Amino acid sequence: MTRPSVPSLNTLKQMTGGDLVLLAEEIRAFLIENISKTGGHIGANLGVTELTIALHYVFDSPYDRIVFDTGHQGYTHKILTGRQGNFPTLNTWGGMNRFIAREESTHDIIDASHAGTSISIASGIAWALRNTDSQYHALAVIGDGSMSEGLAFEGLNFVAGSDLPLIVVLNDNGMAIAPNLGGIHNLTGGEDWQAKSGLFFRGLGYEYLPVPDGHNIEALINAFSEARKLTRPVLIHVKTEKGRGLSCAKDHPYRMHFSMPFDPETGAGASPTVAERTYAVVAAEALMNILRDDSNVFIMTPATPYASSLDSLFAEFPDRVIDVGMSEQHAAAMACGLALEGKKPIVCFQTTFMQRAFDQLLHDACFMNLPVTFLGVRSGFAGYDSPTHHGLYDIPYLQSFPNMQVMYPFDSRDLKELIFRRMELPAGPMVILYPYEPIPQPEPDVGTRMSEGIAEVTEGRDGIILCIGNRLVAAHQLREMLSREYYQDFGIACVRAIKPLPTERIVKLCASAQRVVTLEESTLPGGFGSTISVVLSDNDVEASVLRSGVADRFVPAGSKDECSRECGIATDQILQQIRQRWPDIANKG
Ligand SMILES: Cc1ncc(C[n+]2csc(CCOP(=O)(O)OP(=O)(O)O)c2C)c(N)n1
Repeated sequence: MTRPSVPSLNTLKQMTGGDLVLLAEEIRAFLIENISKTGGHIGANLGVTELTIALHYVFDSPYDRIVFDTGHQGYTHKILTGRQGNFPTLNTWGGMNRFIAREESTHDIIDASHAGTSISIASGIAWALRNTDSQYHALAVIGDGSMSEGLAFEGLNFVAGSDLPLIVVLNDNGMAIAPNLGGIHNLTGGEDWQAKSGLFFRGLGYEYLPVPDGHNIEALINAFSEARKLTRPVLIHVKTEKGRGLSCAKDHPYRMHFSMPFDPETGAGASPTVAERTYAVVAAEALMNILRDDSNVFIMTPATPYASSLDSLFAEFPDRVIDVGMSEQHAAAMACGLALEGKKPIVCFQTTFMQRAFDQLLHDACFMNLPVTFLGVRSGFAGYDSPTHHGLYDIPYLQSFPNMQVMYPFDSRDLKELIFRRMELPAGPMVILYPYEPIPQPEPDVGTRMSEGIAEVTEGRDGIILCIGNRLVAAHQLREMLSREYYQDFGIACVRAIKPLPTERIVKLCASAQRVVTLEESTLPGGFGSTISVVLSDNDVEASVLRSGVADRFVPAGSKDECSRECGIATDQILQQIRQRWPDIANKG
């Protein structure tokens, strides 16, 4: 295995230019060898190898606070700060975080996985440092994609006005995950990028230092050393190449930003997401049909076309499938504008990033009661990204919004039908949530008794399991275990309409059941189970309710099974909770 002999940060500062170049080459080889085995943000990290070495050469981390935006590009930083040995554990339970993580190192100044936070957080740090007359600097290292987040603009604006000695390092590789677009892309692209960007950033109030070759360590060191002397805001504009040094990344549409394990020679296996058929693929197939049938339909995504499987839609409908760049708030608000003009917009979000648009969902879509459809993929556990990637917190906030309809399809066929029906005549805002994992084969039985909001999958004498679509497999398992081990006959009902809830039907089912188990892969406070409990209480139903879901906490990255066990929602764990709650059941075993 390639193991670069990584110097301590102090030794690094004594190294010569030639040694630093060699170190960059060794680190690059190490990254390719390791990440091709484990999967990870390979393309993004290969672009910042020299940049990161130069940062650590010039600045004194952690006293100088290097804040990496999004945190996905920190692999060289992790190597230089003593974590080289942890790379084989990437994408394993309890292994090294894919992102910058404070629990791993004092050199990791923030926890992040959502883009655009670095400048604002670094400005707070810079303010505090100035306040204590510290000689150390705060730095924000941010990509050109993340720079288009509204929050990044807010930070840029404030810092310029407050004259803070903040160093913004703009890592410009022309890419978000997909090729970057919009005004920032215009500003930083083309032959005259230095002139345009210099005018812009200087105009805002920044000292502007361009580094045309971001793989030239000497040039980087010179620029960082100059910035270090300044006592006012400075922006260092570094041109880098995403996927640098990995031949198969050259022609890859995303320069292999992230990939599951792949063959480093041929690129075989390179995939930004799970290879099996997913709900996102099913939804995209429905969207393709709808685009063909209805010229009023517009599809939007804030820079995550891969996660929503939209690539072929862009190719066929370039005017009606819109990537708005990394700007979730804008995506939601622009969709409202389309709806105001009688169009039928659909915004494809990953639910974890939809949070950014909280107020546009509430203040714009819901208050104006506009027929905007939001598709939220990765609801529930989100696999091996970061604890902040899980889609666990949507249901409580979404169901608190007046006018919002919240749907969770029973299965993939239902997802398709739901989208078709919704788009015939959309009324008011609606969010349709669906999971990240591959569609289970075979899909769980939904039964034949379905109404608008609920599928009464199977009846039961002793109790009822009420679940959401992504827990239907678990509901079947639990019913089976209850029957096999304790001769208990529990029915199953799967709720599609989380809001408006089919209250009458639920009240009726639970009143005759007496014992109710709710299953959700979502946070418990304010969630599906809470809502069911409230409905039963409000309607004087005296059923005993056991709520299974994620307690009030954050959950590490991991597979669905690993996260379920960690949260106590694996079916054998639920069975144990049932035994504790209703001990008489155990006596029947
Ligand atoms: C708020 C938010 N939206 C979307 C994403 C998904 N995402 C992760 S990295 C990335 C691209 C980042 O591009 P850039 O900042 O230019 O960094 P690069 O990877 O090109 O170095 C995107 C879209 C995210 N992490 N956070």
